Amino acid sequence: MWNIRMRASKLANGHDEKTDRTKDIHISGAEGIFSENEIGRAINQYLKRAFAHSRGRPDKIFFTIEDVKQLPMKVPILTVTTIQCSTKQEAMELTTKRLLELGIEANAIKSAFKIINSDFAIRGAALIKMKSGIRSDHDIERGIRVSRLGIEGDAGRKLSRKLTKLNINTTRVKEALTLASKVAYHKDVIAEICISDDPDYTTGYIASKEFGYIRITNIKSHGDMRGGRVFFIKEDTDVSGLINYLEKTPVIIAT
Ligand code: WAQ
Ligand code: MG
Repeated sequence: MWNIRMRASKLANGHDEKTDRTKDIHISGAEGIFSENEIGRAINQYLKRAFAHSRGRPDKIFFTIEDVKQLPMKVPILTVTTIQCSTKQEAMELTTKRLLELGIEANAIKSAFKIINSDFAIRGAALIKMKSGIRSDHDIERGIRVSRLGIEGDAGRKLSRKLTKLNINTTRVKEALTLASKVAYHKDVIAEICISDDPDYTTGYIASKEFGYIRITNIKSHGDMRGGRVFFIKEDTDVSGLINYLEKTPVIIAT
């Protein structure tokens, strides 16, 4: 199996005052595990995605294609539900309520929204401790990129059938659900919140072992370029062990 990662960016106008270097603006990223005969098709699809992105046209696209040597771990997929909210306020209130129910402190939720609502789009996910609200990953602009993940052929087909019935059988939903399932499976992760940074996608989700994957409509306004992901983690998490799992441990979602 092969892990493929794509990252598309464009140069910002002007310079970063601290480093006097030109800055990258994140456009799009993608990753997945594929068999050798799928590599060509996967790269083509990622390339199309980079060029047709609602965040703009990239001027640099990076690909990493890497042999996965370790046998992937099999992880179950989360259940899917959708909650229709008609306003952003309603969506935020519902999200906050569900996260509080998991024992996450209000100040930690506040820190998460602050990161997600920041004008500088984070490329990955921030790790936030559920009680103190302390951010535990170290590269503020990058965060943690979950990688080395995929879905088994059978599980993928079954999921497609299920999502078709719900009218949400898109690559976006399947990829988000795969990522959320890998993340939620780790013992130190209590919950995830995700809001797309694509200006034309306004449905977000929260995910946890307890509640599964809960989609929340209208969690952001159309046209908003902000977004991001936050993983709420236990206070006593072995952070480097968790980061290693999220970025490096190959995981395949199975039924
Ligand atoms: N690892 C960690 N964080 C990531 C990754 C990754 N592999 N990929 C994206 N992110 C972060 C990054 O900060 C992005 O800005 C943010 O997540 C959103 O990414 O059920 O489209 O790819 O209808 O824009 C969720 C709802 C859609 C799907 C998520 O996210 C549904 C989406 P995007
Ligand atoms: Mg995006």
